[in-house]
Amino acid sequence: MRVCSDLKITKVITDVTNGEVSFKLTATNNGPENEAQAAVTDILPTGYTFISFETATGSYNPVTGVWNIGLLAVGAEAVLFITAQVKTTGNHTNIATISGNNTDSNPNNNVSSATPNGNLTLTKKADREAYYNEGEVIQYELVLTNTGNISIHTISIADSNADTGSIHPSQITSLAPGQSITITAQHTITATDVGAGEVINQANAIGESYNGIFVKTKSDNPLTDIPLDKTVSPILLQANLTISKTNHQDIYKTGTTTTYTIVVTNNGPSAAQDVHVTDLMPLGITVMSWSADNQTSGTGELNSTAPELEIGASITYTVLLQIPEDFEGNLANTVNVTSVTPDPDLTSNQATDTDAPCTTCGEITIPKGISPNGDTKNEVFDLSSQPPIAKLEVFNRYGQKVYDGNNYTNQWNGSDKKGNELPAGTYYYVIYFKENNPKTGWVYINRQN
Ligand SMILES: [Ca+2]
Ligand SMILES: [Ca+2]
Ligand SMILES: [Ca+2]
Ligand SMILES: [Ca+2]
Repeated sequence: MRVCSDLKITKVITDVTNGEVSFKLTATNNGPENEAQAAVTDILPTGYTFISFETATGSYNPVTGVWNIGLLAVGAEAVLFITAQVKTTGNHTNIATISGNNTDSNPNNNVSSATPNGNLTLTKKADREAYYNEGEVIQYELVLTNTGNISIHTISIADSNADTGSIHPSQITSLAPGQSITITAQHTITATDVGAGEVINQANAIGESYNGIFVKTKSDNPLTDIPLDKTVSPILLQANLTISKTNHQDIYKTGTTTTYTIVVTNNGPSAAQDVHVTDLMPLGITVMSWSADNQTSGTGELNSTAPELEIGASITYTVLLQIPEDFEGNLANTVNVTSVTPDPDLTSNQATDTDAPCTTCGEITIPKGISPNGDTKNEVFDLSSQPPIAKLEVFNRYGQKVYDGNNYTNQWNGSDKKGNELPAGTYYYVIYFKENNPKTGWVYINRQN
């Protein structure tokens, strides 16, 4: 009966440093029978000069290239390390072959080879998908990895489009196989970049493997499937301007001047260029003047351009408008803002203030007294013919509030808040009109018949 076992050899380069390569050979027996005469042949090819070997199992003869293992039991493992100097020329593919006395049930794993392979990869990504302003800083993250099987040393990172001195680190002493290092770099967006609409960036890494052999790579944008592609960052100019307008009243009075406050704000994300504000005079209005907190002013229509409005910045315009005595109908006044910088939401770029005419804006005459005695005459403090009143407050002569009422017309009849009749005497009132200035005065309660 034939004795059968599956021997296996694997050979890897653990590293090449300073031109010295370390090979690791691992011999195993997958069974089912023990192997009494296991041997591995590994003759160094022409590209190497033997230095030393190390093993706990058997011995290695560098001249014949034979590693005599002897007994290799089922499941056992034998390891040999060979150190050699790498020559600049010659064949660097090193092959090991395992054999024994038993029949090998699987000859496919009996040969293993290793070749020094110096390889770097470099990825580079920007911290955002897009940028919006000149002067903004793109923060790049680069990852340099040694994807070969030998150490790379004296590595330099270069990036012609990075800010001077912004690459950290730009020199790496040594990177072992499988090791990675993270590198940061910056690029400050220039006016030229803004004009181009994008920043294109690619870095390079170059290092030495052994015997003066250089290993280099260009960076790859890891966010795309394209290999070794440049990192492209779009610059999207965009400024959402908003405008508001109010004269703090809903009703206008002819023959007066009304004052509008207009506020233009840049909500970003880019600075806005050539911010143009237009406030035309409503039909029937002929006298208008304006000033702004950016030291501009004018008479007539507001038609003004600010060269730039930073993100989050505002300009406040104050517009004075004279309402002629013969003005009729609603007073609607519209302001618009535009910019050469694209605005993603144009619905916020117009504001209109509309005032209705005042129908009760004649002379304000407040009754001097009331006589709540049940004779149906002058029973209440009647302000119903006055302009709309937001609130009435009444105080006694000691300053104590005896009455208040919102949306007042004629509710107060000389009683306090609990409905008790207040004594005859003089009372102080404050009338808060909805549109006019507050009015104060004295009213007398007469309780005589
Ligand atoms: Ca085998
Ligand atoms: Ca890519
Ligand atoms: Ca807008
Ligand atoms: Ca208004």
